[in-house]
Amino acid sequence: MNIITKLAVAAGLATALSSAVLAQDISGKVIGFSQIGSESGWRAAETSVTRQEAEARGVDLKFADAQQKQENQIKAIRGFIAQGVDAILLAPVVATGWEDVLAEAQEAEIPVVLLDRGIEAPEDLYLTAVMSDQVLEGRVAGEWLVEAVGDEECNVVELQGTVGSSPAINRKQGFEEAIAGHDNITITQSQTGDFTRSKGKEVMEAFLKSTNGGEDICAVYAHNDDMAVGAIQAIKDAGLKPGTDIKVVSIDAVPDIFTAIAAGEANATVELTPNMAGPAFDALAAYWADGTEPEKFIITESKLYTAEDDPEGEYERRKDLGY
Ligand code: GZL
Repeated sequence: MNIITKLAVAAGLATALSSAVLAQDISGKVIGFSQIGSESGWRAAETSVTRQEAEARGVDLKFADAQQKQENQIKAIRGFIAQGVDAILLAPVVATGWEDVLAEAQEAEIPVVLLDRGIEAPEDLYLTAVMSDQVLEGRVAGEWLVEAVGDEECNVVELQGTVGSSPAINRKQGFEEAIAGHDNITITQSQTGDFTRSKGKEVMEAFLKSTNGGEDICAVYAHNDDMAVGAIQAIKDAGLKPGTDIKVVSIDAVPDIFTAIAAGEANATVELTPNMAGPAFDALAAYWADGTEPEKFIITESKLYTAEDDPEGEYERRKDLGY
């Protein structure tokens, strides 16, 4: 191949590449984000990472905080539709009650992408859902406890997430699947702590009080680390040693749970990435570029961390991510 041809081929490749990159360019797009609120450290990190991902792509992000109320999310979505945004990101606080407003977005030909929670609605109402396998998260947490207690009798108290939310439903299911067949492990009390530290502490105090100071509680399973951190405080206030007298297992892998694990006050957490927006923006870019339909569910990893996994280092790696 002579030099002229080589240059022409190189130019062609470069053009193809740059047009591919340009085709993925979503700078200038206006995207509405209906966020649940800031109930947990993980949620705050998701918001912070979403803003960073938007800025990196030149996206004009319109942010709406719903203070954990579905009616505020529905109002925000209607506002985005009226504004004529190019796309909507929705972290749905609960799993039901979305059909009407998402049908309005569909009617307006505005693609919707779900972040970190699922909904019970026809799948054609959203382009894709970027989330973890929440049943697997519960199963991983349950399998850790099965391993940790062996044949020992173990009464577990459960701090559930927000009532009616997909993580609360799925993480409960997964944990129960893992302990099924291990008759020595029983969930003796289960109540929502709404994914917050304060409620997690309050409910754990009630669990301790109702069992004569926690004498027969072997473990607490919290659907997120923030409720676990609240529970740890309640266990200490009751004069018991969290992580030893009462095992602590939860989900999210926020910095503060690694501090607790390093101190021996918590035992295990299952990681949930706060970066759901990156894959969401990439799916929208491909969809806008050439109509590429993404997978309906883009599933993020769920990894178990315990004291054997350098908790101090994991804290350092996460502490500046906006939790
Ligand atoms: C799970 C996410 C949950 C987190 C909590 O995907 O929706 O909501 O586990 C947050 O910390 O409140």
